[in-house]
Amino acid sequence: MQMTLRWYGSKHDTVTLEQIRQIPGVKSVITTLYDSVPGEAWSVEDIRAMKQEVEAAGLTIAGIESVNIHDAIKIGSSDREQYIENYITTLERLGQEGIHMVCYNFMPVFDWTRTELARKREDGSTVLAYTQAAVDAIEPEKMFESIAGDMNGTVMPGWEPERMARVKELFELYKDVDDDKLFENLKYFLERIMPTCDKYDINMAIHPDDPAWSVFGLPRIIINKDNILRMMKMVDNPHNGVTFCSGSYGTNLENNLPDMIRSLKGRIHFAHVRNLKFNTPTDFEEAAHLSSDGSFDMYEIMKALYDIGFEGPIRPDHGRMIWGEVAMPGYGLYDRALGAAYLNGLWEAITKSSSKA
Ligand SMILES: [Mn+2]
Repeated sequence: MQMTLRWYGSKHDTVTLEQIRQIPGVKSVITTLYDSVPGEAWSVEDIRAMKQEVEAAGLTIAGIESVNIHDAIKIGSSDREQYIENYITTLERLGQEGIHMVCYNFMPVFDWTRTELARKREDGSTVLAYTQAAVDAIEPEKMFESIAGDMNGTVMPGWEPERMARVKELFELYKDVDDDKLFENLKYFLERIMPTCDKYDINMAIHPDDPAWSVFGLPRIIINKDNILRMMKMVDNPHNGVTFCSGSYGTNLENNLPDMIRSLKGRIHFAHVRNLKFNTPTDFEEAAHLSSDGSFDMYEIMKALYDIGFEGPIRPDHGRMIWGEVAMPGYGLYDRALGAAYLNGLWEAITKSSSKA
């Protein structure tokens, strides 16, 4: 595996490339053109500038998170062709610049959903948290307002204010889209882009829906082993793969994370590894990466990745806000650096003990 950190670009991120460069074992970042609008083709100049900036700091780009999918593609409306063409153009340009992994998601309306961005834990740190009761008590169009005050002045991915202003309209557009329709639209999209992925060796890595169940009655399909294997089979190409995000699949306690990893051998192109602490099955908060701080066995997750021969980029995921840092919730420097160090430690121990066995 290749340890990385997510970076939003110097205009948006409070963390610098120079800081990332000093985290032991981190040689690459996962980044994006954060100002790009879903549906538009990325320009060669912008891709090159992004690459040059990262490389000037002594790092490389291990992949893109994310190239977002326009709603027309997810809904399957008649204007989707143009947006698919633009997506293909972006993939070609990324491939030509030597970038071979693209993370994306296929969630309707809302990207990841949390009900709190700064829940205080016993140790005084603050974390993102989710409670189903809070979602059930709120109108979808009020979701953004309810968490906007805790964003520390940042723009959070998937929660851009321009997008959130259109929530009502988006719900209307998705009203005839159920799980099967969403699968069908995903299949159509993947079949159209696979020739380009084959040509440029681009690994597509779909991010799971977070939380891994339907929110506000919207269809959600990338949520469990059955569905993800259905997706792998419906477009059976190694470039059609997944981002294995333990914190997203793990929101549903029925998902057996190490088992899911083993069933996806050869199709995991990117891994997000983090821990959650469950208070009840529908109330959880993000914990430190360490197994004992949360509900997951992080050793077993890393061991499963090791066992399937995972060689792709991996990153610590959302960190707690600690030591007085003010940053995008989940994306501060300190706790993610601790997470990277811990995951590197687990990996070293697994590698050495396995080679001696
Ligand atoms: Mn994730």
